[in-house]
Amino acid sequence: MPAVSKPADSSDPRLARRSFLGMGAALTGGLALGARPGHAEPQPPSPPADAPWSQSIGPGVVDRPYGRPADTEAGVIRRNVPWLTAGTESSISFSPLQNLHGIITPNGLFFERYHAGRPDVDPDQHRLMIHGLVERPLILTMQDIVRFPSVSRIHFIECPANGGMEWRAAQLNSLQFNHGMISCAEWTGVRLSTLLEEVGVKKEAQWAMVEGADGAHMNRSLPLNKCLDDCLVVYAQNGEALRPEQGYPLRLVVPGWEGNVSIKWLRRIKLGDKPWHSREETSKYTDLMPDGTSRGFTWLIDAKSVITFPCPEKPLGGPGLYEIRGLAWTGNGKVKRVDVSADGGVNWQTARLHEPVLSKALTKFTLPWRWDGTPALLESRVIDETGYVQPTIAQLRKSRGMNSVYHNNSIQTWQVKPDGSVFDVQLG
Ligand SMILES: Nc1nc2c(c(=O)[nH]1)N[C@H]1C(S)=C(S)[C@@H](COP(=O)(O)O)O[C@H]1N2
Ligand SMILES: [Mo]
Repeated sequence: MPAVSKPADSSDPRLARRSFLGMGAALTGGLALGARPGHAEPQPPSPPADAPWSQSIGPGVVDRPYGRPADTEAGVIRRNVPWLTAGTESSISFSPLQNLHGIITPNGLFFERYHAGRPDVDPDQHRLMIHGLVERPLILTMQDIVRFPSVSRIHFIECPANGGMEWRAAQLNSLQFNHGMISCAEWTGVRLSTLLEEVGVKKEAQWAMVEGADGAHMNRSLPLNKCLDDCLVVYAQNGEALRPEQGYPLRLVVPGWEGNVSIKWLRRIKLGDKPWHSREETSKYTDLMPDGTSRGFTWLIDAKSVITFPCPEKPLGGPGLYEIRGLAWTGNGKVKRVDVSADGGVNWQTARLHEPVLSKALTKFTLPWRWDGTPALLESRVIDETGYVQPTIAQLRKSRGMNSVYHNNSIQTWQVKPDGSVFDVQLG
């Protein structure tokens, strides 16, 4: 983080020093890991030369009618783990959390999860059918849906398999691959309760079967009370139409629950008096317990947090002042507090939460940290508004055993080595 100790645009060493000490003063009460008043400062950079781009006229407006990131940002992309799945059609890609700076995931970097690839849906032919235990079954066009009263809400979507590769041991030395099955967007659409009012829910209805228009016809059962509570049928994501990857032209967003139930390319909602039994539900998203039983109906995303800087992809560049940065979230509502440790969970310091702190959305936290170049074990621990405390991997294994894949919300430990490199480790 060179900007802290040497402003790139300054050739005055006193300026650099002033800003360095100014930041240091704000550190009172910060993690003092053998804090030193200063270290050998690098030479200030020379003033910028008049670069080629300052000596010519650039391309004009609409040179790129739909914008894109700078060419030098070409490495900021979703990635998959090729050995994880047989092909890419029923697979997952991971969001590059190491490159992201806020609580909103840019649309081109939102993680992807497909059971039968990404369909190309024609919005003019797409329909949403609502039937079953309703008074007035309906088949809605996209035009019909957009006419309903709309809401915009910021919510995360996390696949319950996020972190699933790490149940038995630390395996992937990466923030992106261990945590990148979460993204967060502002979703715009219609409350599902608004649509259900329109069709009239029959008294006996208790459950909804929600189904997608992809080749998998992926479907899940949802309790009716969740549908009426805060579920959204959305057509927009961060201000523009949904991306095909996220379910264009229409998807369900089930706030705070495992991503699997947020059905994409939503085409059907059928109300019934009991849950449907699909392959997804009976075999897949359950947790095998040590005694051989299965934990089912585990829709809720329990509170979780992760330090996104430093991380294996973003090591430290030498001793000095840094800002530890991270994200926290909970399916239970709002994040109440995030603590950060630099010694593997012995001592904790409360991090600053950045506004907005929204229900069932990513929350950004930071804490200034002066690194003295000695080994460190960085961890973050979130506490949500219900008082739930994020567990360690040891605590999680104690209660759930070693055979689980889903719902690993344990504390991530990053080991910082003296050369500044960062490694994914697990503490006994
Ligand atoms: N129709 C349909 N909906 C789907 C899926 C799918 O394969 N088909 N995958 C689900 C899973 S397992 C997850 S985690 C989320 C991922 O949403 P995203 O791809 O927008 O990140 O979508 C869910 N909705
Ligand atoms: Mo998922």
